[in-house]
Formats: sequence, C-alpha cells, structure tokens
Amino acid sequence: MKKVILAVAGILFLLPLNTKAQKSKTKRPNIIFIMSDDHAYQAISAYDDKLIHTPNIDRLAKEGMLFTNASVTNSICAPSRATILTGKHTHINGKVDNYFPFDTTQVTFPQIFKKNGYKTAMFGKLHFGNNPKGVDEFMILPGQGNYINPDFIVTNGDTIRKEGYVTDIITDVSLDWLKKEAADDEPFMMMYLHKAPHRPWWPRADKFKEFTKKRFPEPATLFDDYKNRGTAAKTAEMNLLTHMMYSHDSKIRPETLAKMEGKVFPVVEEYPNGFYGPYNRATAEQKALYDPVLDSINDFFYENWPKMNDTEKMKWKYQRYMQDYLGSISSVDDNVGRLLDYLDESGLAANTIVIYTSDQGFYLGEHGWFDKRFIYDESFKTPLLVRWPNVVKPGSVENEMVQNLDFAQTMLEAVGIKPPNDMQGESLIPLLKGNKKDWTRDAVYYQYYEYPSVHMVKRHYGIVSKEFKLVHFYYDVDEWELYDRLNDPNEMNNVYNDPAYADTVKKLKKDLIALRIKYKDSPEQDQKYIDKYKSAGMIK
Ligand code: SGN
Ligand code: CA
Repeated sequence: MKKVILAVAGILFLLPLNTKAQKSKTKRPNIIFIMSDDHAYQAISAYDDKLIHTPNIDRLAKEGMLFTNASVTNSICAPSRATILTGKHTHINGKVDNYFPFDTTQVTFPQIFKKNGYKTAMFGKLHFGNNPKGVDEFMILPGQGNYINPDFIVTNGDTIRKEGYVTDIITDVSLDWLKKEAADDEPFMMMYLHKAPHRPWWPRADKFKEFTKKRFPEPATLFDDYKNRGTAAKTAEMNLLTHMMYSHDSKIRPETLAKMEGKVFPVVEEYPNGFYGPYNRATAEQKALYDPVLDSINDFFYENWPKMNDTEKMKWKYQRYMQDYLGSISSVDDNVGRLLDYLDESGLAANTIVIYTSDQGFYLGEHGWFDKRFIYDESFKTPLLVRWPNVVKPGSVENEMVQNLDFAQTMLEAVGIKPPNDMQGESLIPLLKGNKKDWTRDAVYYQYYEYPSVHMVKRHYGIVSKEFKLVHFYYDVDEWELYDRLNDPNEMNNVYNDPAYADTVKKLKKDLIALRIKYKDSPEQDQKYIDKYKSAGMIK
C-alpha cells in the first residue's frame, strides 16, 4: 500500500514537470536573424583568417553550417533588405535601389510570423525610408544612421538619441528585449541588424587605437588595371586611390588638407561635412579618446603624403581603410559574442535558430576597390552562417548556390509556417538537414539598377553557377562578360569572346533567358526602372 501511495505521489509530483518538458520540446523554435551592413565574407575568420579573427561569429560555423556560395540578388542595401523581407526579387517587390521608399503594401515575413503567434522585434538598420511592419517592437536608425551617439526611431514613431557606440547600443536593446520577452512560452523572431561596418567606418575609440597599430596583407588584385574587363569595371568610381576620400574615409582633418594646399594628389572630391559630420557627434570626453589617434594619422599624412609615389599612396590608403573597417567589425564580433553568451546562460540557445549574414559583400581592396554593387564575387557573395541545434550538423560547409531570396521561405518553413506561394526563393531546409538530393537549383539570377549614382556602377544582370558567371551590362553600354569561376577565381579575364567558351556562352544565354522568365523579369521591366529615373528627373 505504502508503495502504491508513494508511486501515485511520485506521478503527481512529476506530472507538471513532464508537461513543461513536453511543452518546451514541442515549442516552435525561436529565430534570431543577425545582419551586418557591408560585412565582407573575407572579414570573417570562419571564411578566411588573413585579415581578422572573429571568434564569436565563427562559433556559428563551428556549431552550425557555413555557406560558401551564398549571394544576393542585387548588391546594395535597401534592395537586399527588401528581398530578404519579401522573398522576392527587387524588380517584383519594387525596391530596386536605395532612392525610392519601400512599398509598404508588400507582405514582409515578420508580418507572417506575427500573424502565426510569434513575438517579433527589429533593432538596428533598416534603411527603407519608412518603418517596419509586423514587429511588436522596433528601434531603427533613421536612414544610414550614425556610429557615435546615434539617433533611433522607436515603436511609437518618436526619434530618440542614445549616448554610446552604435553596435553596443543595438546589442543592449536587443538583449533587453530578449530578457523581457523571451521568458515565457511564446516563440520569438528577432531581427538584430548592425549598421557596422558601413562607411564611413568609425570604430569605437578603443578599437580605433588598437587597429591603427595593425598592418594587413594586401589582396592580390589591389593594383588591378581593369585590362581584360569591360567598360563598367573601368568607369566605376570606387578605387581606393582615386575615389576614396581623405577626410570622410581616411580621417584626415580638413585643416590638415588646407595646410597642404597644392600638395595633395590625386585630388578627390569630398563630402562637405565628411569628417566633422560623424566626429562632431562625439562628446568632449569621447573626442578626447579619438584625438590622439587622429593626431598621429594626420601628422603622418602631413609629413609623408607629398613624398609618396602612387603605389605607396595606394598601400597607405588600403591600410587606413582596413584599420577602420576591421576595427568596426571587431565590435560586431564582440557584441555577437554577448548575444550568444546570453542565449547560453538563459537556456534559449537550444531552441533558437541563429542566422548571421550581411546585406551584401564588399570589396576590401580587391580590384583596387571599396563598396559593392557589382556581380563580381566580393560583392555578389555574402556571408551566411546558420546554427540550429539538433538539426544542422555542427561544422558543416555547404557550397550550393543559395541567395538572400531564400531566407524568408527558409525561416517560415523552419518553424512550420507555409510560405506564401508568390515568394520566389527556395527553402534551404533540405541543405540545412543535409538532404542534398532534394536540392535542384544550379544557377542564380542577379540584377543591379542604381545607375547613374554614387560609385557609377553600370546597370547589369546575369546568371551565376558554381562554374561560370555570364553578365550583360546595359543602358548606356551593351556589353557581355563571361568569367570562368573555377579557373579564374579573381575574375580578371572576361572570356566572353574566347572561342573556347562559345558553347558555354550559348548555353548560359539560354539559361539566363529561362531564369528571367522564371522570375518574371524582362527587357520591359528593365526599361520600366529606367523610365522611373527619367520621370524623377534623375536621367534625361
Ligand atoms: C552611402 C555611402 C556610399 C554607399 C551608399 C550605399 N557613402 O552613400 O559609399 O555606396 O551609401 O550603401 S557614405 O560615406 O555617405 O556612407 S548602402 O549599404 O546603404 O547601400
Ligand atoms: Ca549595405
């Protein structure tokens, strides 16, 4: 009898625990979507450790999957975000460039999560010209936002200023939200979106001090002369030597330049408030931390620049660029570490899918460039790391052609929500689960529109497979390029006119037409977006 009573008591005692365990087992997974702005895969050590160590971001590769052929559909900020949010190419969602505001009648994936009982939030950079829909809470930077003491637009529409460094602040607010909202049984989807490492690359003062002491290896193509490429590469305005600005980018004070009148070549057109715009946001205390480092950069420049030849100047600009760009990334990595640590401490990690990506890739001196926009690898590809405990095999590497177009469908399917039929991507679930046989795509489609505009990268579209890249530049040129990705990974030789590739060209042109049809793109669509610039008076 005693035994029976004990057993019943035991069952009663265990019952609530069991239900709780059951609940957490069946609870739909949480999602944290981390995206930085302009974070090149070359600057994540899980991809390449030549430039920087990013131990925290690397954790996602060690504990999850690293995609080596992830790309964007249109390598520029707001269009990439629009593609991610809608699961549609930019000619379909309408956000083909950074200029015109996002059409908020479009369905975005956070709205679908919310409708399906998820708590939703967005913190950091959106860059849409309007506020996000479908999130319970948000705090976004107006436009590009600022690094030092940034302003934010919050859920009720007010703009507030927060003191501190942007990457730290976005993390603080995201952690506060998690602490407040992720405690109970409802699942959540949080978008944690950094401004860093976007131009003008102002690291936090301590990182600025640390990184200006470092020297970085140069890319093999730093001194590219664009031979064997088309007009677009030759006319783009993103060369470190001839287009990167002294004040705005390299942090040379306007006073230093004024003192050197007639001795600063090449002459580069500056933004009017390029240096003082960001710098003057700092408090006196913060400026005091930046000043000694700025002084030493400026003293060196004043003494040495007039004596340097072009090769030395290029090398100096590259080092200055990398110091600030990588210094900004170092804070991103630290803060991703804070977030991952919190997931561990709180026990959330086990049931949370963590995605790390960027809105596009970036040139870190390859082809002598900074910025992005081109279909060439460094800007076309984007980092993608996915950790999903008990589903994704730790340390796995995937080289299939995946795109930001696929993210919305993947996240929805991962939590058991059926994606809308008009989304144009493909769910990455088969790849994440290691079922490669269910993956059929062998090439992706790309199109870039923002021209004429800053950096002057011509309009182009193309098809990219693991082996080849076929591109058509149009509007004020009519030029084709073909790259052999396996034999010419640096994309230095356009082999479009090489007879050895005639069959490849023929096949890829056919495939490209098929992809344009599949994604509902056409010459009429291309013209529509040219006409849009015409009616806005941006071109004649
Ligand atoms: C700014 C930058 C450009 C950059 C665009 C688009 N200049 O205009 O270099 O290409 O944004 O970037 S800045 O020095 O004022 O930042 S995007 O990531 O928003 O598409
Ligand atoms: Ca960007």
